[in-house]
This record gives sequence, structure tokens and C-alpha cells, in this order.
Amino acid sequence: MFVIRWILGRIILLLNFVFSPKSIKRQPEQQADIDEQCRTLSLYQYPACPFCVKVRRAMKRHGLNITTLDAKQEPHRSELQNRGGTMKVPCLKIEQAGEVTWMYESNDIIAYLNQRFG
Ligand SMILES: N[C@@H](CCC(=O)N[C@@H](CS)C(=O)NCC(=O)O)C(=O)O
Repeated sequence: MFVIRWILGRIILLLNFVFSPKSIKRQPEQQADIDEQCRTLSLYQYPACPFCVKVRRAMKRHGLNITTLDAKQEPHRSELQNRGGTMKVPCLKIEQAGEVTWMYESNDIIAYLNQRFG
């Protein structure tokens, strides 16, 4: 089972690499503004998880430089479990006006990114 999942994961990463979406091109000052906003976001994810790949592709399309954290590694694993509340990826951590929101579900995360940066 582990081997099959590992092979499937490599296939997903290969397809994602070959068919990588193009990033939107912005004026440097616009991109700098987006980059500043993205400093308050972090994506807890697994590299080969298909739901995480879907979110990372949306980030690439929108040209979002959001920090990605491997939720299999510490301290990210414990942070996600203890502060987010569930050990599930992808999860977008949103820090805004002193409040932290942990957004789960790839479709919800993509809808949020589309609405905020689309
Ligand atoms: N419906 C969720 C599915 C997410 C999901 O099933 N993620 C798996 C990894 S692919 C997970 O976090 N499983 C729990 C674990 O690995 O501990 C979404 O679209 O985000």
C-alpha cells in the first residue's frame, strides 16, 4: 500500500511539473503589494497530496508567493494539530488584524484565493 501511494505521489508530482500552470504577470509594484499580503499566509501541506497540488497550482496561477510548510515535519505537524485543530492538509493559515484563521478544504482555500487575488 505504501509503495502504491508513493508511486501515485511521484506520478502526481511529475504531471504537475510537466503541466505546470503559467503565473499571471504583474507590474513590479503590484507584485510587491501582493507579496506583502502573502506574508500573512502559510500553507500547511504534503508535497504529493493531490488536494495540496490543486491549491499550489491555484497559487501559481495567481502568482502568490505563499510559504508552504511540510505538515509531515515538526514543528509544523504539531502546530497544525494543536492550533488548527485537525491533522489534515491542505490548510491555509491566515493572519489578519491580530486574528489567526485556519482554513481547511482545498476548494474553500482556492475560492478564498480567487476572491482575494483573482
Ligand atoms: N476534502 C479535503 C481532503 C483532504 C485530504 O484528504 N487530505 C489528506 C491528505 S491527501 C489528509 O490530510 N489526510 C490526513 C492525514 O494524512 O493525516 C480537501 O479537499 O482538502
